[in-house]
Amino acid sequence: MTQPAVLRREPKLVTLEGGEGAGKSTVLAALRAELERDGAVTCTREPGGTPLAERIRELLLDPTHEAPCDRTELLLMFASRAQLVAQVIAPALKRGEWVLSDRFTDASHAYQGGGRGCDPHLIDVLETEFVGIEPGLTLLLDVPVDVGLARMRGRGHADRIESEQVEFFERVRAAYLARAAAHPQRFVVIDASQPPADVAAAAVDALRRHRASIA
Ligand code: Z5A
Repeated sequence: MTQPAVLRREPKLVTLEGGEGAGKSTVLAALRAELERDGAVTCTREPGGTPLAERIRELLLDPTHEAPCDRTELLLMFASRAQLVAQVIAPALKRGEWVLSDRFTDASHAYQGGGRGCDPHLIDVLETEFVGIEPGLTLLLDVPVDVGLARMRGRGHADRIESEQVEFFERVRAAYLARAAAHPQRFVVIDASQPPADVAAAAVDALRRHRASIA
């Protein structure tokens, strides 16, 4: 029988999650500015965040070459993540810094688990073995799929995963909301259909409450 994942909670690791067009970029800038008032902040993204992990990102998102099968996609996401944790996140946390990550393991549960249908127990095992930590705070920018996709259409280009069908993104959204419901102690769900300034303000407010709770 599969054992439940045993992960070390890292209070100073803050992650931002959401589906297509959720508006992570604006929110990240606001969160970064809030944290930088008090010292160094390490900001990163997934997949990617180190030179090697960025190469893996290119492999994952390039729509022009052979598409990876679902398990290859899952393993490449975790390969990128293992490298990022070892090279960037763990050292920054050890230095006592805040770490802000544009996506983390919850994205694999949502996209590869919910979207692709990969075995959730396998994802738990990969998370335990190759990541070992979980965020202290995860902000989920939630937006209806049609609203998010309409925003992305305005950008004019789509990578391999962004080119998926609406049903895929509906499954991703449902998986994210299920993760949030299952982990209420670290998730805050934000209505990302609001104007950008309101979404950013709600995110900063959640960050302040989190910081007060661990002070
Ligand atoms: N992925 C995965 O499958 N498994 C994993 O484990 C991980 C990732 C880690 C790359 O991630 C892909 O990898 C991603 C998930 C998958 N694929 N997809 N699809 P990414 O985070 O780099 O890619 P992304 O999600 O597509 O990020 P993005 O393109 O940067 O989107 P965003 O940051 O959420 O959105 P944005 O650029 O801030 O905003 C998008 C547009 O909406 C832009 O024109 C804004 O002006 C507009 N916008 C933003 N907010 C608003 C509001 N509130 N109102 C109106 N308009 C808005």
